[in-house]
Amino acid sequence: MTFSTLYNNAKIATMTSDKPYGLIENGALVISDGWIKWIGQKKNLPSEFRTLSEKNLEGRLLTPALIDCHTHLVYGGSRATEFELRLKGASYEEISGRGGGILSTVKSTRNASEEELFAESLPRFDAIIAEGVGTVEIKSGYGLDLHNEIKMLRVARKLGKERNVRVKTSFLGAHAIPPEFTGKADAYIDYICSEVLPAVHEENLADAVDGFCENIAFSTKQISKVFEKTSMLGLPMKLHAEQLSNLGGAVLAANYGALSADHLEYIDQNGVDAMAQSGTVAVLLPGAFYTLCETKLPPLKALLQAGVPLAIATDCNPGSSPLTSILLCMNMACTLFGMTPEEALSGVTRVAAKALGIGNEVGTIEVGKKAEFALWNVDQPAELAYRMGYNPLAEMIIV
Ligand code: DI6
Ligand code: FE
Repeated sequence: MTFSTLYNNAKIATMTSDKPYGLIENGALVISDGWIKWIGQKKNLPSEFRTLSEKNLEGRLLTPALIDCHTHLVYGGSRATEFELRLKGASYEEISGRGGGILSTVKSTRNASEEELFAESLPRFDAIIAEGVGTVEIKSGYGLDLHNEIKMLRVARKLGKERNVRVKTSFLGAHAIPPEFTGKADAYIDYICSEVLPAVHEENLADAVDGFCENIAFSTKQISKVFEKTSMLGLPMKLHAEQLSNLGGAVLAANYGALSADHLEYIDQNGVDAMAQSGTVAVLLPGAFYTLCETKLPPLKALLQAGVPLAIATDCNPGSSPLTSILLCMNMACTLFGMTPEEALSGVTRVAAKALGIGNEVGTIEVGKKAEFALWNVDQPAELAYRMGYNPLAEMIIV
């Protein structure tokens, strides 16, 4: 027997049509067994649905449940001291070169038990989902060995189960060179390709594979090795590219048909064109831009002109973006990068879903998609990106 409900009297930001936000005034929705069966204006409701049990949304704004498509929220410890150092003039690269940065988080993450790591990460996860987020991507990359990468990814899966929120995991073994491989980056890449990634895959712990292509991390050649292994295993790819310099990571990601290339402050026209051609999503991360006091803006106009789909995400991590607010991220995307509030909202819904390869299930409100919504106490959708530090969520509706 199917179980159907009529959700009535909402302003629905479907994020589908050409209309701004795909907005439907006086909208209604029929949900059947967790899937959207009908959507439109209440006055057009087919008679067969008129007797369904009804939930009145009282004129509120309904959006797709938001999606944070790039986080590193599972980690041990804190990097507040590094924040103080940066305020005194040290750069992110300098701190990383001195063995601080990512490697200091690797140390605290390795020292934490699975239970401790879960307990430390849960409040960050809760902060993110409290703002209407129904899907969170979580990367590994602070374990950097078999045991600790698996530990991180198990914690990520467990967070999703604990809160009944979708978690998509990405294996980020190629994030930094761990101390036991200092000066042996190629040997480390061989190790993750031959031992860690296959074991992670065997346990079904990675929904995608990511890498950090950067002067302070891995070259395009090293990332290619990881991607070769990834395609053999049939997993999708993502890449941190052109965050601090341009190594050609975006072109590499596009050539492998990656789901997304992320950061992109230093991307050039070649990279933009390659991404447009492959349909690779650009995930912009204003929290990292802000935290590192970056001055080079991602080339928004060039990306839009080429038709590259644009997502945004918190990049929640202890070093370059200690941000657990997707709404503030939307605000920053507008104020710092010049995105419109509508582009910001599609960047955390429709396009974020595409960046995770789940665009056929979630990210818009249309027939055939899952019933996962956020209901807001706001009058117009632009308010979601407009405020800072205020959470107008009325209710998550995940059927
Ligand atoms: N780019 C980032 O912004 C994060 N990782 C990456 O590859 C930073 C991670 C950290 O500093 O801990
Ligand atoms: Fe990141």
